[in-house]
Amino acid sequence: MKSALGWMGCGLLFAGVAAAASKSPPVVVPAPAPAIAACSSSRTTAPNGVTYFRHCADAPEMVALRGGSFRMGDALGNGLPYEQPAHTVQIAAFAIGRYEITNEEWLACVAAGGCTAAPSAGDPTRARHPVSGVNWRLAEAYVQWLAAHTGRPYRLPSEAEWEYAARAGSSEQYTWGNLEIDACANANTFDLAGRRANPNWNWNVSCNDGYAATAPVGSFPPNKWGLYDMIGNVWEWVEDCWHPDYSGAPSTGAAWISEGECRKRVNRGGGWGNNPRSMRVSSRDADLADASSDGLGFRVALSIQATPP
Ligand SMILES: [Ca+2]
Repeated sequence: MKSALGWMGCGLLFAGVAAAASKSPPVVVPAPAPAIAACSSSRTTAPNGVTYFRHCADAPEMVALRGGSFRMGDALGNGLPYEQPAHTVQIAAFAIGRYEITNEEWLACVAAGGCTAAPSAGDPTRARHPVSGVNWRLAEAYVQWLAAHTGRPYRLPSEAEWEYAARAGSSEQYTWGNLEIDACANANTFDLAGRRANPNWNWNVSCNDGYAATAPVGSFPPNKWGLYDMIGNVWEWVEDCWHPDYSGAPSTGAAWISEGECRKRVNRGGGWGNNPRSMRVSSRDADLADASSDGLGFRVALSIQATPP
């Protein structure tokens, strides 16, 4: 619709110039403005064999995932009631961000008028840290701006898509395996560095990942599908309303936005202030949609056809 209106406007402009040409000096008619921002897409293949793409220089890098089925929730039988019952979900192809949305990516939206200032985004030395302190409604504003900016259907991931992407084909406790003691080599969680900065926090920690608060995105190894920081750094908003367990959950990757407590929205993955034990890949949390935290950010998803764009 936007594109069609743009060309209709240009047609009227040219018609007006032609009508005036016989009694006015020739004028230079500017080229019609593109319907969307002039963005150049790029694609790179990393040494790990994963191909990342982006639709504009200031848009986030994405990974296209094939669809498939997986067991969502407490697949190991040792989780919490809100992770149960484990259930099979069929996911269609979609794309998801390589990283959490960064402060510099957020500022591109602010500069374009699509987003408001975020508490984390004022320090240029933290440009590549994840944006945080943005509530769910602001995260929605960002994806709406990104969709308009790129002309592509960007959105927040559903909770099922998020877990499918985080697991990357695994049914283990964490994205790196089953061992909590490996957390500091694989994720930015609450650790000895965090304990020094926050001595009154009582989480039990035994290793040092080097970051007392957020870390630059991509500071730790990716999961098997090339996605970074699915566990740790910041919690990530998803589209779904909060439901206290998975009874009646969709069997597709659609966001679950019926019936539940929709003033609260789900967030996943844990953050820099959490003990690794609470950051299992099936762990869930939710906050009021207008609540924010310095441990809470997001990454984006993109609807695609079965063939990656
Ligand atoms: Ca840490």
